[in-house]
Amino acid sequence: MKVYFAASIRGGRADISIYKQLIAYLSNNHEVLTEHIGDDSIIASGEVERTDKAIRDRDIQWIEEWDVMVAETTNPSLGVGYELAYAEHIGKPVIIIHRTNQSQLSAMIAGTDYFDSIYYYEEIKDAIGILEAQLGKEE
Ligand code: 6IA
Repeated sequence: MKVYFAASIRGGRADISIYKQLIAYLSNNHEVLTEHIGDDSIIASGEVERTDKAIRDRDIQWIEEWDVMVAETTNPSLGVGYELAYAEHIGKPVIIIHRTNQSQLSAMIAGTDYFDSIYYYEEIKDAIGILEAQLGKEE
């Protein structure tokens, strides 16, 4: 399955170690389109070789092509919010995972009927269990 993993970049990189563990799990079982989100070299100060338009257009093209979006929403991110709204707009399946003990999910996401697969977790192992149950183990 082609999984588009969405998580904060310019919204803040405090959770990068969590993204890395989630991406590592997903990559073992699926094709992950946005592994760069767990890349230490993408820092909040900027990616020099790509324009913002190129980043946006490439990501939208990937969203059009992928099977399912997994969004980690604990660290609020305008980009992730935009991607979620885009997924809703084109009717792509979305799984949202959010750490309960860190922040409250935006009412604009939690209150959207389309997002009916929102899962709250505390430990990374719980998040992985959720993904395993939702996506299955094999490609
Ligand atoms: O607003 P944010 O930057 O937190 O938005 C993060 C979301 O937008 C992620 O789920 C990505 O899919 C997408 N996104 C934002 N920036 C990039 C990017 N490089 N490369 C790929 N996807 C991106 C930009 C790096 C930046 C620090 C210049």
